[in-house]
Amino acid sequence: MPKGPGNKSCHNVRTDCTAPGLRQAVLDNLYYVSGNTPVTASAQDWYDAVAYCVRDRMLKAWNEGIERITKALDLRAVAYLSAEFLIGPQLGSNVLALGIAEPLREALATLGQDLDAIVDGEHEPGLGNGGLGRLAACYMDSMATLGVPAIGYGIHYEFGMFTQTIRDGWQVEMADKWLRQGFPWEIVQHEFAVEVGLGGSTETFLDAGGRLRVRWNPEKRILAVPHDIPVIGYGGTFCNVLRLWSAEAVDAFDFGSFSSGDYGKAVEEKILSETISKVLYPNDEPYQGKVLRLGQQYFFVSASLRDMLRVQQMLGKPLDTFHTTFAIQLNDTHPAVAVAELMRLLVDGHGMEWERAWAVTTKCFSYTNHTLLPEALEKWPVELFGGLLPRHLEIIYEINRRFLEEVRAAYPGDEGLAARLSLIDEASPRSVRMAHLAVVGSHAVNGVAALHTELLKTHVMQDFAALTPQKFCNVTNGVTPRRFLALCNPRLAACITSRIGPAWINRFEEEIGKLEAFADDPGFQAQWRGIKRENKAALSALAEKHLGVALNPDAVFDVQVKRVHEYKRQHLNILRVIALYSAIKRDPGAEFSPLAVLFGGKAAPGYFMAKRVIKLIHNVAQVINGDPDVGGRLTVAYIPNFNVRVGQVVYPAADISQQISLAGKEASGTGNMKFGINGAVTMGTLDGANVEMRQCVGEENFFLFGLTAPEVVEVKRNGYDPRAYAATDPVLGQALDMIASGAFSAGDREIFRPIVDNLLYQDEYMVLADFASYMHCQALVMEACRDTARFTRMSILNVARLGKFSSDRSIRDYCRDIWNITPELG
Ligand code: GPU
Repeated sequence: MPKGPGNKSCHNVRTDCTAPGLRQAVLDNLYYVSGNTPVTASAQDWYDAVAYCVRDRMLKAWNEGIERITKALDLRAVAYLSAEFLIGPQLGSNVLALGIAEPLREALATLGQDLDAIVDGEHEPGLGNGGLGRLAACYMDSMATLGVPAIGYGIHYEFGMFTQTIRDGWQVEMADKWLRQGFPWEIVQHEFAVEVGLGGSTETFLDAGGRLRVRWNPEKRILAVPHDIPVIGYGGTFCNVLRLWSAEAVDAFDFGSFSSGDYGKAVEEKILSETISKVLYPNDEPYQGKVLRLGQQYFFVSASLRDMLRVQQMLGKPLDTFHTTFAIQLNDTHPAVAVAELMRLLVDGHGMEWERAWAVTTKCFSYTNHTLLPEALEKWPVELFGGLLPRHLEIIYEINRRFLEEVRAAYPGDEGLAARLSLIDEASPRSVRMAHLAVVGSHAVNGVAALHTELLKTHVMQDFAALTPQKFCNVTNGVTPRRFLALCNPRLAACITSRIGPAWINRFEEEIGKLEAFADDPGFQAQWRGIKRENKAALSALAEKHLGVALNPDAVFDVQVKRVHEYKRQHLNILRVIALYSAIKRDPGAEFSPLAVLFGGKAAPGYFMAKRVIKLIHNVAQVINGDPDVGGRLTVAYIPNFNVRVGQVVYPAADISQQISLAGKEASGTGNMKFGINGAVTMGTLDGANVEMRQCVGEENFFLFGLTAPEVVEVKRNGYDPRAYAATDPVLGQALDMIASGAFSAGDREIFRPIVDNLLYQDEYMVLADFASYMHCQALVMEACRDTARFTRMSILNVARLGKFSSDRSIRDYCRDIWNITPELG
């Protein structure tokens, strides 16, 4: 065992990528960074030593990336503003990007360490809720891979998404202290900290030139400190930065209070300031009108815009060319206050004329909408907004005044239209419509799937689309094939590469189609099935370890993992499971091919119905898994604490992907794509990106069911009566009766009454209307699964034909249609 870092001198301990060089670097870090030798090192010490070793090898590209943005006068960079970046574990993806997995694995083996175990041990930063935050992370990956200069701006939450544990079938939330062991990937940049104001009042004054100006006197100031995380592209040559702001007190310690003996007050300021970036709000779509949330949004937006203006000034470029330096993307409305903040900085801060500032602002911003759910559209009561951001409220009123003047000029006398378009909702309590602010302040607005964009244009934003049709466009979401195929499914990745070469990893759309030639090749099919089986065995091991549930790797794995929400209809899925269970009970001797139905996902802590659905799934699982008549042919499991890391084990193991939201409700979905590129066949509705996925894979390779979006509208218009469906479909009626009668709750008829009553008397998401069609589809799925060759072909074709759903394609679309940026790496 070597003592210390060893006695061989190594001048390039921070850059050498050979196995001996990496070995030396790991030992060096172990010794000098964490004060350990291989004898004393804990698992965490090994992780840190390896992480720093990998980070060192990213720093050349990293420093070149920073120079690129801060030196090149003619370069336009993307500023991606997002309240969430769900980046997932970092070590594995960085090793993949650098292409050093093999030498590193070898180096660690000589030290008695297993790279995979170290990678698996990483605690991920849960700085997002779900799809929206993960999309931002996929886009950062693609921008770095394609060579699009970009800065991701967000919040360095102290507590990310809660950890979900299950007690007696109920979700229990635990705080996620992701920083407890430190986070080796970030570099804190104290010198770029900026102060952000909140509250207070405004006043007017005459400037030196005799012009009337406005000054905001905030009541409170908070320090925003940037934490930079490198985002390296595949190939390791191009690196962007994710800059996350954490809140600190401007004066952490009040010596006045301290010397007069009030020790508590001496640190009060610090505590109050830090609450701004303390915790991620765990509500997925419906927003909560909490003042702290607005404070978070303004905090990171203000710090980010000031950071961009600093770059502009450093470049020596005049402010009215700011839009040539940055294309600012608003990831939903969470950062929409940026429109008012940039106007304030230009007009109040730099004395720019309103019209010029407005021209710059609208050329900078573009806005992505991610939802059609009315309850998810952010609206801040005017009083709350003005209390926290008095100057921004004035600016929004002025933007609105000018905007409505144009509307009235174009449509004289149409006051209804003006009221519908207004940035202010006049209904009590008066409120600021953040989506309207985002649309008016942007030159482009996009939805995230073809159907979603269409519905935006024809329903939710119909008036805006009529007024400025040229602003609206579609960019269908995508996912990164690096993390969600190459990294998470190494067996399948190697198999694909053996047939079509490795170019698919960064040219997915162009290359993956070549796989189609092997769809009917029996040898390839057998290999494909073998890999799926190994991936299922890996997931079974995880389930066994955490749940004590044995999953049969020869069963069909049918999976629904996503946030738990009524519109995503996990309850439709469990009704199906109950119906299948009843069928087995009715005739236990009949043939039934083994099926494992897996669920996973978190519910918002305050979402009563979603939490009860989780409980129902657990109770149903307990009854079915323990029933000797079933004999293990049908198993149900709930995988706790679904996050990126768990996803990376789940997606590769699925045969069937459940994407069953009510048509017109899911903006896009991205889990559907992650499953698909790992060879799962989708069972889904014509919702979100499912529509385009089905077009690509071919209708014979997609299990479709349910009402279409126009049919949903039609059925509702005619007066939807869920009870009629329960009364006429005996299978559905019986499934509901079983829940209601306590068959899954030891006779307790109360516990699930809210679910059953809601379905029978309201059923906003039309679970009962789609049930029969879903069951019919289920029969087709089971039939297809029995024909091994046919099903394997479907699986291969799903991968081969989903090239479009790479986030590289999405980013190229943004570059071409919205940002006017040419990727540097093709
Ligand atoms: N989405 Br709005 C979120 O994950 N969180 C949100 O606050 C909002 C939307 C999701 C959509 O539900 C999903 O359909 C979409 O694929 C994803 O954003 C990314 O666009």
